[in-house]
Amino acid sequence: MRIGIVCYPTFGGSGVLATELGKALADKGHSVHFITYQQPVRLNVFSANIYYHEVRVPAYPLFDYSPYEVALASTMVDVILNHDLDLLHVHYAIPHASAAYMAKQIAQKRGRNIPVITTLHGTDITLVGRNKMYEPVVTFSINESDAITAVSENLREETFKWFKITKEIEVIYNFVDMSRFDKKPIDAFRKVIAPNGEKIIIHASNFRSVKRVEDVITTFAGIHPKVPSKLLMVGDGPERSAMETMVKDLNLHDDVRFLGKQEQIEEIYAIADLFLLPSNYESFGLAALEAMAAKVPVISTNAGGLPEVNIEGKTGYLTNVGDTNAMTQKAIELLSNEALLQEFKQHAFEQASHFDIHNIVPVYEKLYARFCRMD
Ligand code: GMT
Repeated sequence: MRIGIVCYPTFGGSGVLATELGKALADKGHSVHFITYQQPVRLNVFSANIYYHEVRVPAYPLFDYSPYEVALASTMVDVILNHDLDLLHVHYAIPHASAAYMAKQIAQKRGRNIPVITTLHGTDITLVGRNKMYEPVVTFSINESDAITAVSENLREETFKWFKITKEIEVIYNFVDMSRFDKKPIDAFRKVIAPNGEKIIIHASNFRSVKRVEDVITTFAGIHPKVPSKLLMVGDGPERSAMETMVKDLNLHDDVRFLGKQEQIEEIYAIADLFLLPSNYESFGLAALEAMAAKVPVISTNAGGLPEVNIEGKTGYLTNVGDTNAMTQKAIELLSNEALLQEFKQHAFEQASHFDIHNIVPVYEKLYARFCRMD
């Protein structure tokens, strides 16, 4: 098949998932055309089956806001017609689903029918999409998609709760390439981070308020006096600077490292003992799944789709949003019991393997085959 993939090219979970999907489809012999405003961060391989089409938005002094969606729709039309695409798969509803609707209409006028599949990822529904300024367009363009998928049962339910959706939404869970996270810890790296054999705790996110990153620091401040430990903070975003200040104020700066955005996240997970994810909401929690694939147990909140990924008392623990006391107690319990920690690590790995790329990509292929154009 010739597949167009539209996504955000950044470190966000939806862009990561879309890029990994495109790479896996290309490996299976499909032609994959990425249509994005910059090269996706995880598109770090050469493949004869992968094409990258950059959306360029011409500036003009009249515009306070450059019309990105128009440029995106025009690029989609161009790629559909010039590369004879069989379907478009857009990740994250805003503005990709509405741009795809526009592209589909234009292509139709030019004699081409192109099915559009929209995958909902989370904040496009639960945070941004619900905003009155976007809701009518989001509802319309989701309903106009030929197929709609959501990355968890919870996100499917949330979408029906907040939008008048007239079509079925299929749940296709996010996936992880287990082989990528099957890494031996680099001893030298572990020694630099934890020279005295301290436990290594990790958090990775885009440091937005929905992640409640301050709860990671508060939890670590509670763990640290009881269990010799170090905290690695991976990623970057609006809350980072405030978090660095909080760490200094708590006098934890020798034990907490802010690593910024990291491409080789698997090397970091390989030395970690515990992943913390205290989010207000996660449709799925792809970062937690990647940690689990590297045998790192997770203590997360029980918000959104997290209980579908992280199993209470088995792969980690689930606590109420904002309950940093519970998070701290559970972390101390786990980190101070080596046998329990090893058991949780194994369960985390086994649970992650249910979401292996080889199980999920064929589900997308089956979906594509159902909607592939007939003209
Ligand atoms: O978490 C974010 O803020 C980024 C966002 C995205 O779209 O890139 O992540 C969402 O999609 C991921 C991939 O499907 C999910 O794993 C995340 O849970 C989801 N984030 C939220 O729902 C907050």
